[in-house]
Amino acid sequence: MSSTTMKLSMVLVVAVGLMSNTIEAAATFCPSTYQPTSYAPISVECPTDVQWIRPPTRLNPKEAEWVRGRKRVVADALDTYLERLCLEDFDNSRYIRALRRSDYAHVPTLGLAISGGGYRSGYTGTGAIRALDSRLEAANEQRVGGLLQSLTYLSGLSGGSWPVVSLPSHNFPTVDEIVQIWLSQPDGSSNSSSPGSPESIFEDIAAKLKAGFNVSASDYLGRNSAYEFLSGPHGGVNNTWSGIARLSNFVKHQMPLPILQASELTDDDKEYFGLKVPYYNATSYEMTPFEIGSWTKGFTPTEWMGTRLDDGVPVNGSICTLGFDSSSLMMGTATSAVNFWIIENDSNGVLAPFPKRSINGHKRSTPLSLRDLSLFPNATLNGLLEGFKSIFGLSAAQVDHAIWPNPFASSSSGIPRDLSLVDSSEAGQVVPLWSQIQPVRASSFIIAWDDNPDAEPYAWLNGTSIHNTYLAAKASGLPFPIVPPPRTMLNKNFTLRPTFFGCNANLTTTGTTQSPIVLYMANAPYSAYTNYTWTQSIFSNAQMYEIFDNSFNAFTQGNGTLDHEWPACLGCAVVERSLEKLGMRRTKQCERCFKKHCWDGTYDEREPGILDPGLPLAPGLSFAEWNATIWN
Ligand SMILES: *[C@@H]1O[C@H](CO)[C@@H](O)[C@H](O)[C@H]1NC(C)=O
Ligand SMILES: *[C@@H]1O[C@H](CO)[C@@H](O)[C@H](O)[C@H]1NC(C)=O
Ligand SMILES: *[C@@H]1O[C@H](CO)[C@@H](O)[C@H](O)[C@H]1NC(C)=O
Ligand SMILES: *[C@@H]1O[C@H](CO)[C@@H](O)[C@H](O)[C@H]1NC(C)=O
Ligand SMILES: *[C@@H]1O[C@H](CO)[C@@H](O)[C@H](O)[C@H]1NC(C)=O
Ligand SMILES: *[C@@H]1O[C@H](CO)[C@@H](O)[C@H](O)[C@H]1NC(C)=O
Ligand SMILES: *[C@@H]1O[C@H](CO)[C@@H](O)[C@H](O)[C@H]1NC(C)=O
Ligand SMILES: *[C@@H]1O[C@H](CO)[C@@H](O)[C@H](O)[C@H]1NC(C)=O
Ligand SMILES: *[C@@H]1O[C@H](CO)[C@@H](O)[C@H](O)[C@H]1NC(C)=O
Ligand SMILES: *[C@@H]1O[C@H](CO)[C@@H](O)[C@H](O)[C@H]1NC(C)=O
Ligand SMILES: *[C@@H]1O[C@H](CO)[C@@H](O)[C@H](O)[C@H]1NC(C)=O
Ligand SMILES: CC(=O)N[C@H]1CO[C@H](CO)[C@@H](O)[C@@H]1O
Repeated sequence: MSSTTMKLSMVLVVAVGLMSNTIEAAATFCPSTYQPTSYAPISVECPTDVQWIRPPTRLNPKEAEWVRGRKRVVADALDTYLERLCLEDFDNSRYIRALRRSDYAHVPTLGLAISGGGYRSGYTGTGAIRALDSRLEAANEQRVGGLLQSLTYLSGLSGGSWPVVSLPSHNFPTVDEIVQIWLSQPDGSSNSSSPGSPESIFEDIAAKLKAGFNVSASDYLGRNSAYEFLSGPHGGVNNTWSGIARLSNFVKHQMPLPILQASELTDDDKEYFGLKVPYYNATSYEMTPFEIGSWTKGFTPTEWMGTRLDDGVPVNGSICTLGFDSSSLMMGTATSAVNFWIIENDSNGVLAPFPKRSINGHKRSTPLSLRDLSLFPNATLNGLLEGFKSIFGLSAAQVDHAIWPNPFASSSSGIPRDLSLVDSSEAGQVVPLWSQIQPVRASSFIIAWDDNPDAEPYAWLNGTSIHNTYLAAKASGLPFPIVPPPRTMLNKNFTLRPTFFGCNANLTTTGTTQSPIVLYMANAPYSAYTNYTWTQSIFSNAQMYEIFDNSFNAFTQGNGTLDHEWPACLGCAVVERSLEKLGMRRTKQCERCFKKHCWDGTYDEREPGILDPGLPLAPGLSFAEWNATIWN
């Protein structure tokens, strides 16, 4: 018996003791301040003033009101940002006055979307956030600082969900501050009886099961991430996703609205090794602190997520759920690719019809902790599945996806009572743009940070994901820029340099300026070879620093050394969609910028060579030489 199995059977004893089927007496609560002390959701008397299901027609009224408040803050942030930029022939004060005169309606809606790609995208994406923050003096010096303060939306999925959950949950500190928090978390991996150990996480899951909820490996992934990315007693169980809306910087509109995405599995899905895999057209769910749902089915309030509804009303007026929307579970759901990991393992990497990379060669030791400590390598995929089997009697097929009570359940029309969700990167779109391109959100400009390695063999980017988003947007009639296929992306170096799509309205799915302009930023080497394998979770301080510096160099184009006009060009794209609404004209400088940095609609579909770039900021420094310098 391995030590892991032995520990799991100890948990088994604990867990079985917990698993009697009583429902706790309704607790007294105040929904507007409820903070869980356990991972298990609680049941309370149902409120009478809640709209359980909202049709997917308009923007959620609370979000709309919050965005109005955010726009006032953004107008000030843009003012400072644009002042620093000194755009040629651009009358900044006239622009800002016009924004205010529009009652802030024409303040551009800006967003950043951080892709999946494991710790790698989590960290390079965190580096992107850092580079745009006006609280970083170097960012202001390089005239990109303040863009973060001008964003309305920040979306994430998979590894990209970690900064998107962690920063708002901590009331939006700077990246340099959050990294210190991440590093100082009670270390779940070094000490098996400390919080965050597999035993303790399985106990949390058992408590949730006992409270009457389905549990899965997503709960495990989420609780595990929580020890690293959330704060508060017992791995941050007091953090709920709806609770973000009560944090002071959210209330004061001093952070962007965080959105997570996940994809739905259905009975019609294809199966491999008995496990479901979503189609590319799978329903995309989004989670904001206000509500959870999809733009085809509708929405339910995040705070009450987990309540059993039938045809849109609680099945029992005495049993409504609080605390299901644990921020742990939000991360666990957004990163729930367990089905893929198993399939790719079991097929020896042969079955990988996905943009998600194979984890071959890493399956025995996927470490889940920030630092190199001894226990977590034992919590492998197999160990995890073994745990669910031996403790709860649940098979891989039962736990390889997140299971939530389905708010759209309908016994009369046969809509199932449970909702199954997985990591959205399985559905082909690894950059979480879908939420931001919904027409009701009226996005003007979105930065798509793509770091889900897809260009083989050196694990750089080839544009597959954003091209897929274009295809999906076109199929659904959503306004989005036309994005050419990977061959053109590679041949034109669009995955090595920042590129705008949709500057010319003709080059969008609708042929109108309703489409946002999208800045495609792929993780590419500037000062560092940031093509770590996506399963690497342990980074030396030197590596972390290099990742952040590389993202900084990407957003500043090496502090202007690669293109001195780049920061201004970025500013041009930021204001572009709003100019038209204000009756202002694009400046000559911006024309020049767009000519240089916007895709012009031409294709180059020749077979591209292998993408094997060097460091433009350290010409001649090979990967091997560089790699030798960063492991201490
Ligand atoms: C493990 O954690 C427990 C509880 O936090 C603590 O009492 C114990 O001293 C730790 N043991 C080691 C070896 O660090
Ligand atoms: C949820 O749990 C119930 C009770 O064990 C089970 O019948 C149901 O199939 C589970 N749902 C899913 C999606 O696994
Ligand atoms: C969780 O609890 C800790 C410690 O009491 C507190 O500092 C933190 O603000 C709480 N988190 C949230 C999101 O309320
Ligand atoms: C998605 O595509 C599959 C296969 O083409 C099709 O069977 C299914 O109905 C589609 N689902 C949706 C939600 O459009
Ligand atoms: C509703 O739930 C309460 C509390 O668990 C229970 O006492 C009651 O019997 C339930 N009502 C129905 C109709 O099931
Ligand atoms: C781009 O990446 C995808 C996913 O890895 C791969 O299937 C495809 O062949 C690549 N395309 C090109 C042109 O490199
Ligand atoms: C792409 O970059 C490579 C390497 O820097 C360069 O040789 C090539 O000319 C570039 N291609 C285009 C279309 O800019
Ligand atoms: C867009 O297309 C129309 C019709 O083909 C053309 O007249 C117009 O000049 C194009 N606009 C731009 C900016 O290319
Ligand atoms: C750009 O500035 C940052 C911050 O001062 C620095 O860390 C980075 O090395 C600089 N990049 C280059 C290419 O000089
Ligand atoms: C990273 O990229 C460089 C340049 O393409 C390549 O030489 C190196 O082998 C890559 N490293 C990994 C781990 O793929
Ligand atoms: C980078 O260097 C480390 C430490 O020397 C080594 O273990 C690793 O294999 C190297 N990586 C690659 C991709 O060569
Ligand atoms: C802490 C712990 O249990 N570590 C074990 C992880 O697995 C390796 C290999 O099976 C053991 O050598 C460690 O003791």
